[in-house]
Amino acid sequence: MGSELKVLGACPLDCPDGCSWVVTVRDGEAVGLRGNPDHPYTRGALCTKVNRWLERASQDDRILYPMRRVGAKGEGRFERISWEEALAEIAERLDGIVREYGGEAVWPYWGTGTLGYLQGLEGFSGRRFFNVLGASAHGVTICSAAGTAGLETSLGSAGGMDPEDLAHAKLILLWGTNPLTSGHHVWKFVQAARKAGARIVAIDPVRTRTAQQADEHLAPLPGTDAALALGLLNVIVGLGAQDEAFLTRHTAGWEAFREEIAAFPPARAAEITGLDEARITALGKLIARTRPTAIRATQGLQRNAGGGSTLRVLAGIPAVTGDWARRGGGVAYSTSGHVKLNKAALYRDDLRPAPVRTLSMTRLGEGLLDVQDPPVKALFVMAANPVASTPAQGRVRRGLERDDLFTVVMEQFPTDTVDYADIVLPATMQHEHADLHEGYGHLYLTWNAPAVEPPGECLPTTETFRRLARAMGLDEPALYDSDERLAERLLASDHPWMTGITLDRLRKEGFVRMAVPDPFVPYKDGFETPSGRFEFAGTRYTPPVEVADAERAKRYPLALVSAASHEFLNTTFGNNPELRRRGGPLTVRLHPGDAAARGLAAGQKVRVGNDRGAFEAVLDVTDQVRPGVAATSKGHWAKFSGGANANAVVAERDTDMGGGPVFHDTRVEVSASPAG
Ligand SMILES: Nc1nc2c(c(=O)[nH]1)N[C@H]1C(S)=C(S)[C@@H](COP(=O)(O)OP(=O)(O)OC[C@H]3O[C@@H](n4cnc5c(=O)[nH]c(N)nc54)[C@H](O)[C@@H]3O)O[C@H]1N2
Ligand SMILES: Nc1nc2c(c(=O)[nH]1)N[C@H]1C(S)=C(S)[C@@H](COP(=O)(O)OP(=O)(O)OC[C@H]3O[C@@H](n4cnc5c(=O)[nH]c(N)nc54)[C@H](O)[C@@H]3O)O[C@H]1N2
Ligand SMILES: [Mo]
Repeated sequence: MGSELKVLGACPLDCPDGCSWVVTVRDGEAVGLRGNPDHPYTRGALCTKVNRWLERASQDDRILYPMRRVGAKGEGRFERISWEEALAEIAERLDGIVREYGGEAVWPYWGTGTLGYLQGLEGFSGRRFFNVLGASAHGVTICSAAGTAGLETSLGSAGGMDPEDLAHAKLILLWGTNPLTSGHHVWKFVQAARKAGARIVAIDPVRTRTAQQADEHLAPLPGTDAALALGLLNVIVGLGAQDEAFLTRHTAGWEAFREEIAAFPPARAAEITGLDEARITALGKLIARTRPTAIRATQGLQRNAGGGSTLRVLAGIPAVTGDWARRGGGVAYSTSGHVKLNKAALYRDDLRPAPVRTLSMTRLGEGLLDVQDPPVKALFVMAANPVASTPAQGRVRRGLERDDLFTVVMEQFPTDTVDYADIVLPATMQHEHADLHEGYGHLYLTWNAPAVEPPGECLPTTETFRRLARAMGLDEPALYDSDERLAERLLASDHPWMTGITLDRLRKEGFVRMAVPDPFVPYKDGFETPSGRFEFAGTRYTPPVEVADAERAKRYPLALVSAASHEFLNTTFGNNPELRRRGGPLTVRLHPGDAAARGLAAGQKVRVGNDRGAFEAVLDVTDQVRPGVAATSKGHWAKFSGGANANAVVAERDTDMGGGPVFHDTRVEVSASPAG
């Protein structure tokens, strides 16, 4: 028996729960990984997916060496090369492109595969490298941009109530969120509230795992939630249940918003949402008399044309009832706005030689096919699988097929996107590198210490960019900061909520709660807007574009939602044999009436399509889906699903605010598969 070591780390995946984990290392090998029992939010539990983390790390298909493409783009045929060759080739190509077309011809395309501040999202360390080159900026719009922009307009911050305080609510609306699949750690706090007598209401076009556990479920048409919220407010204000003192002291624009509310009697809200008027009235009355009411809304809700407005109207409910001032009241969307790290010191955008344009990650097809002056000539993809996960799949593929595009993909596995790379660089996994994390669903910062040596020739993002900077002969000292130095700069924040949080302490304790007041009722005494007030101005119902389009509905009668799958985390784990077996093939679910109207039967292969493209799926027939809606899930690799998934039919179109994607604002028709 060799020595055994416990190393504290953090789950890096794009999920609000940001778990703290413990790796057991024996003789230099990771032999166990579990949720940290001491972390107040993780409480010892991981999830169906991350329980297989170590199994994933040693899967046969792990990318272990740099590779150069030998087949056609999209074919996925490569030869092994050395790091020296890979870096020299990248340096030469980047150098030539920057010289001929300017730095903006380079697009650093960072995804959410890891949310780590050092290795991940926006490649915080790599960002400095691209800043020095003068590369285009990357607009991280794929996930929560619309809701974030909406809340920032109303509250001055996207930070909402502390999800742990859901335990203090007397009524919880689980609104466009499926936590039992997409972030289950919040459920303990929902259960605690319920034990203390709270009622739980789910609002989702689909009777999800979560909706099945609620006391009540309302199934509106996708994208119509703001109309529902205004209908509820109409009932609340009709009963005189608004908090006049809070409205006067802490809000601006109430009179105009009140008129908007008056325009939405429950009958109108019922017509738009497809819900029963009586149920809207009943829920409105319940909210009117229940203090505090908490709304748990996450990203599913804002993936339609009116996504930003939707979050604004929802945040308006506790502004009208005064629940923003009560512990256990408000909207819990994200806690990111409360994280006051010194991000500017990490990004170093001041290193840019001149201002640069921003390219939007949800419009990759447009960026590669249409953008000029300069055209994108080099694409660096890191911690992202856009071929499977970005709207307008057909256009994305056409863009990536361009002969004159130089594509580098930094990856752990041979994804749909890797198949288009000119050069593939092998990336470490979380237990093999250092990182610093927040959780966007709680208030703790976490340090992830490396537990084992990386396999093969895998390198962390930070080290890859230090080496690339050297290969390009760049002399900016900031490009050579060590991981620890980067973390220290990030932690050097003079915001009071960061008081006492040092790298030493994080290393020792693994995680630290931010120094927010206790209890944390962020908007008790005002908001973070310039006026210090909740801003109602412009808060209105903005309809979904496709779902509300009557003409389009004639050709494509079904509204498609493609939400989180239970077994995959986005496309991560989409290549895990056991999780693929459990999740089964790509399916689409229809209400029995909608299936019968098309002469379709459960288990049959169907084609889900519109004028943008189509994908093949197995049909499931269930009344868990409301009439008029087709439900599928994200995360399935295109190459394992006949070459396409839900994003073949999703439009490359922005939300009303923040430039987010419209995954759940899509119309399709479902028919028998020609393939049989
Ligand atoms: N139809 C539809 N599409 C969607 C959505 C939807 O609801 N419907 N949701 C969208 C949302 S919210 C998101 S966030 C996106 C995300 O979609 P994806 O881009 O598929 O994101 P992930 O699967 O999280 O991670 C992408 C890759 O990052 C790699 N990776 C992980 N850690 C590292 C690392 O340290 N270094 C490097 N180099 N690579 C790493 C993983 O191996 C993985 O292949 O999908 C979006 N796509
Ligand atoms: N198991 C698992 N967990 C995940 C992920 C995953 O892929 N798998 N992805 C992670 C990521 S990147 C993110 S961003 C989060 C996302 O997690 P969530 O915020 O939960 O987002 P979604 O799964 O897109 O949608 C949640 C629910 O909203 C419903 N919905 C869709 N459109 C509407 C609408 O217009 N109105 C209403 N009321 N409901 C609607 C869907 O039917 C779905 O049940 O989860 C994270 N956690
Ligand atoms: Mo996401």
